[in-house]
Amino acid sequence: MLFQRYSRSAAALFGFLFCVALAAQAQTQPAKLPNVTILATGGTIAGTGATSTTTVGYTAATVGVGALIQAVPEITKVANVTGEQVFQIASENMGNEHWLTLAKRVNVLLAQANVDGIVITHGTDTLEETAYFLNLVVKSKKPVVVVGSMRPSTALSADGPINLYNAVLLAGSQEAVGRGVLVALNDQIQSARDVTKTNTTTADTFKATELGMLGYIQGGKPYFYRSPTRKHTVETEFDVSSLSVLPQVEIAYAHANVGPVAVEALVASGAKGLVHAGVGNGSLPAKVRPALSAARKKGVIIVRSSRVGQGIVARNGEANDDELDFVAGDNLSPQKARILLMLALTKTTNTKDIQKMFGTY
Ligand code: DAS
Repeated sequence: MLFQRYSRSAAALFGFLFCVALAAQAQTQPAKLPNVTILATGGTIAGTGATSTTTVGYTAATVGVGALIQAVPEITKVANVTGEQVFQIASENMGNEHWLTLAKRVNVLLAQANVDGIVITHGTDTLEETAYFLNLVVKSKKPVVVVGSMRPSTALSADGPINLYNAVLLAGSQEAVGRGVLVALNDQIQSARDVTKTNTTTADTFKATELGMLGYIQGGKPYFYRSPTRKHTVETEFDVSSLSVLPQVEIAYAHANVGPVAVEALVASGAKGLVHAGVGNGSLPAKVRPALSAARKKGVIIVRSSRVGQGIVARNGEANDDELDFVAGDNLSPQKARILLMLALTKTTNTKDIQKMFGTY
């Protein structure tokens, strides 16, 4: 009897000491770092200039992903990082084929349990477009963060290294899960849908002027204050996994004294969809309307957008969309309306269904 009582006490003591040892070990072991893959595509963040004060007139897309990672050793303290050089281009040359390659690689990687998030280094000129395209076709809730810089890697106060460090810690964070594709420059977290480049050269160029950023990155931590309200990533109906081309969709820009020649030429080139970057609330100049209407009659899908940059292009506002069978582009910029229309055309040519998509994404 006495032996049983002692052996029960000894077992309890051993169990207690074992738990204490485990807790102590857990405290001493560093927290498990997230696995983040950096997909490099080029741009200024990979650019080099002749001198440390060369901030324009440099060469974009010259530094490889390995050198980008080596230049920021602090990254290894916030994530286990691997790098892939997907392309090495200035982003003014980004094309649909690049987007399809990138989207497929992102989806393959994010389907792997050993990948927690992805950073895409990218030129700033079309960064917002790549981000929005991925926002509509990535099939994972894991973070995808698109990052660039406004100064080349050789410049005084180059913004690339800190932008890359912030992008990696954001991509490895739990806070970023499920928020859609994000854009991170200048210590700010922007949504892929609403961000746009607002200045040709300054480091604070990326803004969502009226709708605002999602949050900040400060002291190595992301702080979110809002989330996107439109559907994205796993919520979308778009799947590019089996596509090798995307429908040709073009943009015609309106201005005073504009005639129909651009619309006619774009339609003649084989466009399946046309975004009209109208003046004001998507207004159709009298000389252009007949060309757009004729294009619609040939089966081209027309989206009325606006060159203004902010605000909603209202359906049946400046034009009778019901009568013309046009689509109103909501508040998407012409360049983002082109992306949504391109993906819409992989699913349907029904303008009512496409209009619903412009109210959903
Ligand atoms: N040409 C620009 C581009 O690649 C450089 C940059 O800003 O990244 O987008």
